[in-house]
Amino acid sequence: MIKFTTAGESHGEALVAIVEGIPTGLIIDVNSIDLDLARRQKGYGRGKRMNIETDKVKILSGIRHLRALGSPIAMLIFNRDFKNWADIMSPVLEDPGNDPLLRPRPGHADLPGLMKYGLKDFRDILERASARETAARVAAGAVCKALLKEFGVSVMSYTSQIGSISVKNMSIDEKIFWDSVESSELRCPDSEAEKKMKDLIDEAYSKGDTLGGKIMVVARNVPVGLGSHSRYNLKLDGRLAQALISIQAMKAVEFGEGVKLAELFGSKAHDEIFYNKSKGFYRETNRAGGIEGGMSNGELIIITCTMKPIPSLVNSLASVNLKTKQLAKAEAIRSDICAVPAAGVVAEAAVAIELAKALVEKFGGDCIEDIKKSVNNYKERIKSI
Ligand code: EPS
Repeated sequence: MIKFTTAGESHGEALVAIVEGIPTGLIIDVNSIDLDLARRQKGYGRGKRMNIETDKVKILSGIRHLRALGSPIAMLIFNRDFKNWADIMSPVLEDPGNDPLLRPRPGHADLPGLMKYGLKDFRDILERASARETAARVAAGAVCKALLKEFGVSVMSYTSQIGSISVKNMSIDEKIFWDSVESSELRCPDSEAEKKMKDLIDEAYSKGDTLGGKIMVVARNVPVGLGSHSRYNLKLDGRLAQALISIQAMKAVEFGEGVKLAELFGSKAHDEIFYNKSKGFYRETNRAGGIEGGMSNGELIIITCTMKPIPSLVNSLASVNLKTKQLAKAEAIRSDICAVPAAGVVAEAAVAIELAKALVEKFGGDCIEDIKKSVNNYKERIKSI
């Protein structure tokens, strides 16, 4: 079984990702992990922290001569900013006695975290609640992407909306579409929309405000039958939704036509089934977004994620001083103005991890060659239906 965990505070010494259950023999190129880490750092609207960090992974275990050993893969990403926080974040020195953070930010983990854990300074909460943690998830996701690639499965994302500006309808089947996503500062394929989005981000910046938006995630070549209808916790859409909604600031996850389906008659809401000899079973629409009954159905998996505007505002909202109980402006803590493009790369990682888990679960095997044989046998069986 593939499992992963992350550790690390935003301004601590390093982030850690540990991935277990990666089959032996899988080739893992450290450059492909670093590439995704760099993709996650980009984006018009990112804050000053990204000028400090240059995320690169240090692999500590689980890989030898580029090949997975089947043992836990432990990875480190150092926080270059730690040198500026060495006292405040030291695990070994006594508290230097800095002023505690006392004016919680609405929309952040500050207040509920402080209450739940019985703390006096909500830095103890924000350090782990910070989206800095997503760098570790991206490293774990890159390992899982390498596994999926062996089976021709890819996971990609693009920005489809920032604030009120959405992209026009475009074909996601063209290479030029994805090339323009990767070359865009907002990971947005529509250059006219991108310009308007940037203007809106500039406006938010000038007002000390922030912006959210939407991300589309697309997974190709996912074999039929990942996940299961048989138990609630095996359903692929449920598992993907949990993985995606747990990304900092995500508020909604939709599959295929998603919330639009509520408006339609059943006759217009599903994907009719056709058959011909060369294609086998196929659909002419993909309103379900590639998942039916909690299982992949062989079509593209298409997911829309909605991100709220980041709750750290320079022009901060009303709050209460925890000590005096007087009304006060929330702490204005350095942050991004818009992190939607970065969140797209994180969403790819979340989807890749869940698909890799479901793939290994279905096809078994702790050795990549065994899994390949099992996938090929399965595909032959499916063809003969
Ligand atoms: C974040 C606040 C900012 C962001 C951070 C997430 O960090 P800082 O307080 O150091 O300026 O830059 O995101 C990252 C560091 C990152 O790598 O994505 C927050 O409060 O969530």
